Amino acid sequence: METSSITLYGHELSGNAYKVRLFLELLNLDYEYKRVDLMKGEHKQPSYLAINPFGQVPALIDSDRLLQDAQGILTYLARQYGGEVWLPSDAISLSRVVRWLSVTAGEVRQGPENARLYHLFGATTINIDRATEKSHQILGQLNVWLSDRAWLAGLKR
Ligand SMILES: N[C@@H](CCC(=O)N[C@@H](CS)C(=O)NCC(=O)O)C(=O)O
Repeated sequence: METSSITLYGHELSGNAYKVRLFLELLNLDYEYKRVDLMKGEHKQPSYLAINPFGQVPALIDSDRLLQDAQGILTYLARQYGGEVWLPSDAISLSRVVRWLSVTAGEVRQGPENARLYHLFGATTINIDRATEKSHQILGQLNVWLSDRAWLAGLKR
């Protein structure tokens, strides 16, 4: 394995940062965790916007490489440190992994993630009826999909 110097920027209440943290742990990689205080607006300060101009966590620095977006970071880590077992390169297997990364940023965000923001953080601009309906749809689909497999895609272990 290549030597690395990884820094993850996140916050403990961020599901998107959690995804990256979990994967760093699964890959058994050493990393430094830097808490970005979302409640104090640290993510909108120039020093953090230089790391992620979108003003969001997570972001990750690996040596001289700067990465943003949970799905982008997961893809990078899988290819860089996890190899074929986490991110296969054959067309159909890769497509299946990307499909589920896309579902997290689409259906899961519109459903459970928005419902969480509404209920836990009082994000009242969210249409909670729609988020609840979307949650039931995607969680129902996930239950069916995972009823006879351990992983959404790829691994059979
Ligand atoms: N597409 C991004 C979304 C990241 C995101 O929405 N992060 C939230 C925390 S979970 C955030 O930083 N929100 C603050 C803001 O957008 O101002 C990803 O998947 O990483």
